[in-house]
Amino acid sequence: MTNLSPLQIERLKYQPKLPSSLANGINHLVSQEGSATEAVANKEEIKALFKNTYGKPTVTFQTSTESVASKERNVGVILSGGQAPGGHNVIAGLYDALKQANPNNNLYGFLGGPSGIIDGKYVEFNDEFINDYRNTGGFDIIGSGRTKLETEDQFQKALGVCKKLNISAVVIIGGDDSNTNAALLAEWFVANGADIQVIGCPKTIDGDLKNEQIEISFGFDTATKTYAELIGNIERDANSAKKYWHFVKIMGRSASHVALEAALQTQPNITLISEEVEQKKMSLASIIDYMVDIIVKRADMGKNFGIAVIPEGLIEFIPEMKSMIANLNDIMAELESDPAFVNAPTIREKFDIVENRLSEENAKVYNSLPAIIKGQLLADRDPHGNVQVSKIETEKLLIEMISQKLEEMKLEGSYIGKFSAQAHFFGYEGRCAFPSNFDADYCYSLGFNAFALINFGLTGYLSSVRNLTEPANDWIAGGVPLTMMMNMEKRHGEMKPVIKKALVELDGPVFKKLEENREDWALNDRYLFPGAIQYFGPSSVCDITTVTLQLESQEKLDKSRLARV
Ligand code: FBP
Repeated sequence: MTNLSPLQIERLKYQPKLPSSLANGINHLVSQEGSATEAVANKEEIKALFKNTYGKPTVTFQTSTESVASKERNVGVILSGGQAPGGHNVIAGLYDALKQANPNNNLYGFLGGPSGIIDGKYVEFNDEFINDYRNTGGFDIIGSGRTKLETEDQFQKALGVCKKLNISAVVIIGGDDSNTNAALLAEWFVANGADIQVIGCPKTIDGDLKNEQIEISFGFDTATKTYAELIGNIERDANSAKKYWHFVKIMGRSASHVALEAALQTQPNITLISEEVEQKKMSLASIIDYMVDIIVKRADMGKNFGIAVIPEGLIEFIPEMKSMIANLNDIMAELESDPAFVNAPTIREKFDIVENRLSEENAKVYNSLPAIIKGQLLADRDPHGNVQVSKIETEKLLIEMISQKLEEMKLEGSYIGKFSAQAHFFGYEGRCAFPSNFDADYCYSLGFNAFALINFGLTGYLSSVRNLTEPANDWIAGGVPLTMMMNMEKRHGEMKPVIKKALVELDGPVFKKLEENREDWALNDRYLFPGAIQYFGPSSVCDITTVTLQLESQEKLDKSRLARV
């Protein structure tokens, strides 16, 4: 590799840490089984759909003094969905474990996401290739994609490609949707007598692939630290110039974990949490009222500036919008192949076609939106039928509505301030950052552990590394059956088995921390400036993980202490 920055050169030398159970070597492990598992909901439906892979036990690995010989294997790996810092280290950990187990083993990387395994597009890894990507951000090592693996034809093609390369296991690195694909593929391989295992790895900056066994998805730590640095910089700017309100929309397709974590790290004046909006059934008008109230109070104190953090998925959680978008998603699934819609000469005509099909109530909501947002709501759905919220400028919608309301208040004489706003969207800025030490270690461990699951002959499992607020040495490595995380949800107008997303829990310690402080943060400027991610130096600075994980782990600890008393 040429053109390396000084930090790149340093990071290539970083040696990621492994849990002590894995550090003694891949051939020195024993697995311990937990009890049989069940799906989180719709147990009977999930069981019927995953006849061969349902109900398996969780497993944990421990070091063994005996060495177990490892048979020769070829493994394939896929990066799926949005980029998340650390993906390259998952592959590096997998590669190192695989070569340690047996130097004749081979690792193939499928190119461009799940479509690579269908189209037979791949590369074979070797030391030189892998070494260039250690501890780097991005997914450029093999690329990623969002093709959904679900049809018989796709599975047959994947089988053909695996047979050709003599691949006996596939690792899918992805979020909830991609790991749903992994579960479907694992089940299909078993049901069709193909001796090919499938293992998932929990990736997504959104932080919504988590449960009792999966404490955090990789990438969340680095992405939130990156956004927190940027928000801190903006807070400093706002506090210096004292003339702008900054509206910062932050990625997170559905759940608000990223916005919440970034807010806890920076203490902005306003933080919206989509899950709260939904639970309190807050209409768009009431969200505007809430924000305007803080803007006016601050203006009365002579402060015509501030920072508002807005989760990317907000629009889908506002009740009237949620209903309209659900209606719109069903309509768009039909319109995608309707020539009258596809070939409509103007956007105005597209609006008309859509409005005529929406229910009366939903058409009213759709119509009330500015044309730019209406257009953005019609953009292509992702392969899972979801609206692409990253393309909807909610931050601008809020600014426009707030400006209008403040104008009205000015005319009435109830507002005398000056409102000048700047809109930001932080998403792509954080998804490919150099992984933090935490993500570098966690990802390497997840990849290494994925090979341990393969070596023990398991399929339909998600690589799990837990106890993450402790030093890496004490992390617990093992696996969780993917079916354990599943329930039935509507996709493209049909009920499908999917991994359940973990949304922000409003009675959990993380949201409570915001709730307890937000009044104070709204009016008094308690900005925190976290600065850039630290890769070197005291471990209390460079190795600590998110506030979210620390608060959640502390709560678990308190609960288990209480249970023992
Ligand atoms: P994954 O769930 O696949 O990890 O992707 C998450 C995400 O980064 C969201 O935060 C965002 O809404 C979306 O991807 C953007 O997708 P795209 O990369 O296709 O623009």
